Amino acid sequence: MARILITSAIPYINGIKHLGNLVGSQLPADLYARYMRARGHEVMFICATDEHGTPAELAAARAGMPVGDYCAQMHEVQANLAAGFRLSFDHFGRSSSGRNRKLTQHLARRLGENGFIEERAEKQVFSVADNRFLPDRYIEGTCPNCGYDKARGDQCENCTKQLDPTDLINPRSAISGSTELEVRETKHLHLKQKSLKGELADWIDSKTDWPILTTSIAKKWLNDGEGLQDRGITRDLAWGVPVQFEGAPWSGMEGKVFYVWFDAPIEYIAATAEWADDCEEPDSAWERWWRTDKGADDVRYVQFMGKDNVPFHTLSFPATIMGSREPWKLVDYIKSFNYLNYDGGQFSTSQGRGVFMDQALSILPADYWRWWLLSHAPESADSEFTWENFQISVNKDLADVLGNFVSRITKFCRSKYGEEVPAGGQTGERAAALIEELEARVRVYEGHMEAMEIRKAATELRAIWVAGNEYLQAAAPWTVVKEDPARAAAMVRLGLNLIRLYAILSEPFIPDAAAKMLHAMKTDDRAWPGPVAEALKALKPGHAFETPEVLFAKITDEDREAWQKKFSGTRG
Ligand code: B3M
Ligand code: ZN
Repeated sequence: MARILITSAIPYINGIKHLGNLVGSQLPADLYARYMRARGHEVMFICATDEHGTPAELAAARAGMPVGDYCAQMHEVQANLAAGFRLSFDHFGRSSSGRNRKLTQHLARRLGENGFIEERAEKQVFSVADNRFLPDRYIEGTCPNCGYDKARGDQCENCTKQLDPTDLINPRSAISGSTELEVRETKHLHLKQKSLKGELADWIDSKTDWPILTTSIAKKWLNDGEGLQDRGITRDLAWGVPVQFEGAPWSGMEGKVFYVWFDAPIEYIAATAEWADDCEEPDSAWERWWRTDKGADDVRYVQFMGKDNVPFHTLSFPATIMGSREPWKLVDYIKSFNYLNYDGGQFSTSQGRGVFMDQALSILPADYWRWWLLSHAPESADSEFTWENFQISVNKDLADVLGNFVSRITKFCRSKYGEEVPAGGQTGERAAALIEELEARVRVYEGHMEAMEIRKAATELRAIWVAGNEYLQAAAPWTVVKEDPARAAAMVRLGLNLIRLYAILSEPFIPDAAAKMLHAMKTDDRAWPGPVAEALKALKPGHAFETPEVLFAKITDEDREAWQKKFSGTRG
């Protein structure tokens, strides 16, 4: 038994995530966590909401709420949606937690003591009326490029030109509207990533098994152009982890907080501590996952994320960890994803384009989405959601193949032998060939799941379902029963056992259907299959079962057209 630590990139607090976000981190992480648990490993699966930064402050202001209340509310919303999609986190934390504040300050202090932090003076816009420095996007004015009068200090939303706050004509504070702005000098902390470049490069080079998508992005940021840069890790905001704290190796940093990307990955660790606090476990319970001096040296740590998050996880966060010169666990493997597109364009949170997690669950149960998203995960390239493709996948794979198999065999058994596993008879060569095929396929499936080759795993799982369906079709117990009821009984026995096997194998992809299948087979035996021939003997003659309700309803053309229309515009 191994110990496996799994983290998913932590979603921003400002709003409900779309299906592209879901398939880029949380959902594949859940697939892997479920699989590893099913294989008997000890798993710690962590996620959280990413609650700091300007986007959170702005979203709260838009909602007319204090930012703390806004985050608490949105955390609940996201936690409920995660539960709705059956994301099996051991803990869904909050980056605004006390644990994260303490740990972020601790690591910053260590970095400072070890000489990896430098104070730099910068010129920044100060609003006299608001009595604060303004981050770029808190300054509004007229775009020098297109004349749009609500351009932000970082970018004009109208013509997309990247701007500096000083480019704006008639600049004003986005908070108060005041035009009484001055450029003042202020200090910020910079993390000296450059001086860790050699260590980072050696570490990345040692990860020879990482996917190309991950290493290529890491190396690009490490070496291309100007290469790895020192970066500012503090901001002039009220909401975040305070930079000035007791014992800090710097002074005069009042009113500043750490940059959101500095504290967000630290929350992976802090959320595990939050988990221990919730379970009333001592610190040693979470430290054994994270401190290599306290048992974490035999933990395998896997991270899941979209490709845009890779630089932060291959360079910045490891720099924080390494620079602390403390024995924290570094990631062992990073599974990263390309983007999922939506019906000929991009999913977009700011434009409300695509299907969002709450909307998805309002029209269909989680398993339908889980199956489509995972079997089309954007692994080697971007992939695209279309309603046609979704309909075909659900109807074919889930309804026609798996659902139909379960319903046919249970209904036939009920009508001929009653609702228990029938006794007697021998299956023939066809069954032997099926078992041989399944033996090979199950081992291939395991290999893909182990390697996080998600699409390949889905393809293999589908083939495993198809093999059972084809067997049933060819063996035709409904015909055989007329001449040789004992032989037909043996076929049915095999079929009922296949339902249990399918439930166990499919659980990481479609946990609700798997639970229904096991419930119908009236068994709690979820043991992962060793030799398939053995696994197919688990349900003995005389074992009672229950014919289940339809597992998957087909998506009709009318449904598809209605949804396509409903989700064609932008979310209001
Ligand atoms: N919240 C970005 C994102 O949701 C960011 C990830 C943080 S991971 C530590 O894509
Ligand atoms: Zn413009």
